[in-house]
Amino acid sequence: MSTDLKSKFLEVYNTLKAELLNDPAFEFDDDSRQWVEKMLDYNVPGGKLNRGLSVIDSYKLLKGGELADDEIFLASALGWCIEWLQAYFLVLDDIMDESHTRRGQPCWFRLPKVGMIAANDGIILRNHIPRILKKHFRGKPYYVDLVDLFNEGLYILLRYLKSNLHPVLEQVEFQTASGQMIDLITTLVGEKDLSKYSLSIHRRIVQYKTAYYSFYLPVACALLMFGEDLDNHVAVKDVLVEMGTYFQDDYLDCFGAPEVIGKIGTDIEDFKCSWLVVKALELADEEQKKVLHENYGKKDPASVAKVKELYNALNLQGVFEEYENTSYTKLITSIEAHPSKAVQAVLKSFLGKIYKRQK
Ligand code: GPP
Ligand code: MG
Ligand code: MG
Ligand code: MG
Repeated sequence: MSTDLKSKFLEVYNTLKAELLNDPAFEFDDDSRQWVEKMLDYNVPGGKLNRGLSVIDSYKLLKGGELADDEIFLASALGWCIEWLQAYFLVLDDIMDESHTRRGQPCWFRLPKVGMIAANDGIILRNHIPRILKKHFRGKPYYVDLVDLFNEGLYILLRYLKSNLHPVLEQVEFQTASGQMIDLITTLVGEKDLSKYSLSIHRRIVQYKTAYYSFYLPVACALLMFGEDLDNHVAVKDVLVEMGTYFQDDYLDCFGAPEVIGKIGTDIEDFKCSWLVVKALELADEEQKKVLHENYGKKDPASVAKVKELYNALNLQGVFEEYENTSYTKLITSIEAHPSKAVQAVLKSFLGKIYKRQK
């Protein structure tokens, strides 16, 4: 990604923000305008921006040439919609996971002035998305599909009523919230039972809570903008969801450097069905299993340290590396089976961004 494209992408954020802060549907006063501006600046642009930038990147690869200014603007706006979606998810996820830090700063809800106002801020973030889409994409032939993809119920209903087609609805937000639900209910306090954890439960959680919106959504946006019908790209979706399932960030939650990943992991404390604990259960002997059962999901640092010690004794870092390599090879094989070279390039570019990532 050229620095020029990246700086253009960042400029679009300011444009979108300015529009939202002057949204005629609400009479902003100084306080409310300041609140929203601060909330957006704190939560939307501070991440890696991989998902957002991938829309421009993918669109460019599909097009196979330089982009005109209006194309850059539109691809960037779509990219920002994904970043907005991500901000909305993370603001709420951090409350639910009782996390402390995100992107190198305290989680939004941890700010003394914010607290549970963060729940409403999440809803505001979510509601900004259809407003951005409407402002910039109404009238485009793919507008209805975009709204579908970001899941605005009314439009989905309209589309059903208007056409006899049988649309494959993508409903990414629904899938993510459902993944979040299974992530949360598998960790219900009072029902903590490690023996119910397995690789297949882990996969199901990750597939729904992150793979759709983080991996499939950016490419789907680019495909729509390029004029493609998503119904013809089920194979692309399958590869991307698979990619998202292999390349979850559970490994980083425990072994990533907090200065680099910008957050302190809480998966062990939160009793999450993470890839690491599932692997550990698979590899542990009886004695080690006992240690896991006794210490996993406890808040006190000594228990967390015991779990990490066990992960090290089982060489989970090495096991993960091997798993990462095997997954990479498998994915390359599925990607190369795709008939279009341009689509192959999009998928490979995506894979390149996440393979052996440190954050
Ligand atoms: C993050 O998983 C989960 C999501 C982004 C989905 C949230 C969905 C909602 C409907 C709120 P995680 O907790 O493993 O991420 P992290 O490790 O970054 O906290
Ligand atoms: Mg979390
Ligand atoms: Mg979570
Ligand atoms: Mg995580």
